[in-house]
Amino acid sequence: MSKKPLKTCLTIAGSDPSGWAGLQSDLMTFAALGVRGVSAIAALTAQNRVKVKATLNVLPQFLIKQIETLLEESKIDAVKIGMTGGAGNVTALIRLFKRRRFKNIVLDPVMRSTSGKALLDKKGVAEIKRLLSLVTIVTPNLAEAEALSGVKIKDIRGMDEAARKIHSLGARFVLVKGGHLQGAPIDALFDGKGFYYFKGRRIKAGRAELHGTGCVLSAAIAVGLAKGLSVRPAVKRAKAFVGEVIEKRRL
Ligand code: PXL
Repeated sequence: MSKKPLKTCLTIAGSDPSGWAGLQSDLMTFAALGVRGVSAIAALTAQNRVKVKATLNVLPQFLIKQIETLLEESKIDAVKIGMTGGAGNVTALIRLFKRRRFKNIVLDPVMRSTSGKALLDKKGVAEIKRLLSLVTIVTPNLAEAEALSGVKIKDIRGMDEAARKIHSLGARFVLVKGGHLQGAPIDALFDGKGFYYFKGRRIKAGRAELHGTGCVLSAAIAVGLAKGLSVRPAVKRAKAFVGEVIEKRRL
C-alpha cells in the first residue's frame, strides 16, 4: 500500500437508493478510482433503476451545514455537484462558493432523470446559470445544454454554439455530451479559445443501463482534477472509465 495520503472528493448530489446514479454512484466512483469520498445530500429520491417515483429536497441551510461540517475536518481537493434539489439550494451553494473558494468544481447540471422525471424547475435552471461563473467545468447533455444556452441543438455545430454561450456565462470549461445525437458519439470540450472533440464508439446498451452514466463521468472528472490532472486529460480518463463501466454493466 502506498503511504501517499488519499485525495478527498466531495459530492453534493441527490440520493439514488438504487445506487445506479446520484450520490451513491459518485461515492462508488470515488472509491473505484482511489480517492476518499465525502458527501452532502441535496435531495432524496424514491426510485429504482427504471423509474423515479418521488423526490424530497433538503433545506438549503441543512445542505450548507453538511458541507461546512465536513470542511471543519478535511481538506477537499475537488467537488462534484449533481442533482441540487431546487433553486434555493443552488443559491445557497453560490453563496458558499463565493465565501470559500474551491480549486476544482465539476458541475453536472442535472435537470431530468434518464426516465424523464423533472429534477429541477425553471427557477433552478436560472440559478444554475448563475452558478456557472464559479465552476471549473460544466458537463451538460444535449437537453441541459439547450436549457442553459437557449440554442436548439441538431448537430455538432449546434453543440459548439451552445458551448460558446455557456462559456460566456462564466464556466471555465464546457463539455457538451453529444451521446444523444445520431451516429458515433462525440463530446465537445470548449475552453473559451478552442474545441477539443472526444470521439467514441457506440456501446450497445438499453436506456436503464445508461442511467447514472452522467453521474459517473462528472465524478470521475472530479477525481482526475483532485489528483492534479488538468481538465482535458481528466475528461479523457473519465470517459475511458465510463466506457468500462457501461461495458461491464457495473461500477
Ligand atoms: O442521472 C441523473 C440523476 C442524478 N442524481 C440523481 C438521480 C438522477 C437520475 O435519476 O436520481 C439522484
